Amino acid sequence: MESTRQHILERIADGPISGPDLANELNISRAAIWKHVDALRAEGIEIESGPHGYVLATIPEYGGPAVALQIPGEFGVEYADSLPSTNDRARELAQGGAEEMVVLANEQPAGRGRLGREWVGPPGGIYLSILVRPNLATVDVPILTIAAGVAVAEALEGLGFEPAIKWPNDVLIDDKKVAGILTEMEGEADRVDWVIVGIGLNANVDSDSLPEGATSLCVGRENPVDRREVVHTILRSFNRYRNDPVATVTAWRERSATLGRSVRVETPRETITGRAVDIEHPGTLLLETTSGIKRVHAGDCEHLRDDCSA
Ligand code: BT5
Repeated sequence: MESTRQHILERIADGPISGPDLANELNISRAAIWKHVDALRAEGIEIESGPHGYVLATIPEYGGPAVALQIPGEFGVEYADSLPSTNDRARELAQGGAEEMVVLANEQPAGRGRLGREWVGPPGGIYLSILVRPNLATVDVPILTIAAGVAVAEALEGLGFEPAIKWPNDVLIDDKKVAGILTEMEGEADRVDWVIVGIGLNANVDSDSLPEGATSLCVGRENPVDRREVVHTILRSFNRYRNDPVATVTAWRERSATLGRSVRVETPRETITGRAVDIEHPGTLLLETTSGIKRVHAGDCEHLRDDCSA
């Protein structure tokens, strides 16, 4: 949402505040304020005009204005009912020079996983791409994926779930995948220009519409989850962890579904089997193998039954 409009919505939410006071504060005309208020109403936000000024009555459950209101941090928000891929849209915005933003959609018909795989995105899910411009070297960017995994897990814990994180980027509930993360970036070796952390979370989606091995927050729950609240919690945690790699790795370890397990990891060069013993900055998995400790920076990890260890 445009930043003036977002500011007006924030002030009305803290209101009541009169049109003239808003106009003075923002140094724009009263007519401009009316236009913004009309536009907010057109987006489904109920704003009443009381004796002391504008008052926020209700906001829609989800959508651009709902997410923008009291959003943690300094993110701009772009929301659409349907986007082929929020990561693709965020990339366009990044290439156009956008600063830190979140892009969201209610459904995502052409969502992408890693290595060209598909991410199934029926309506009701959370499809969130966080565009950041961190002061990081390219090799350190994976820490942001790890931070996002922890942020999603914390948001789910807040809802009463017991999530676990499978290295590097899957969030599981009862051993089934509920969220995945796709991180993309552009930049030079010593400094990235932008990073997009794309999070897909099966929130209010019917698990029948998901691939095998997937689950949704709907399963066994009567009421839909409040996606605005979940997105805010994710952003709050992500903001806390993104500049604190030590806390990120510690929080990841505490929630790991992978550490202590026998795993098989397919990397671009080889397949390694071993016991996952730790992760270290910026998200490197340490495997104890028959030929000693191996460090794995990226790959697909399969948890093996513990009785067929390396
Ligand atoms: C991921 O890839 O898990 C990263 C997914 C990232 C999706 C987000 S949504 C917002 C943003 N915009 C995008 O276009 N993408 C990001 P990977 O580790 O490669 O896992 C992909 C595999 O997960 C697929 O091959 C399926 O087996 C499985 N899968 C697909 N859709 C799923 C879903 N909705 N829930 C659980 N598993 C799914």
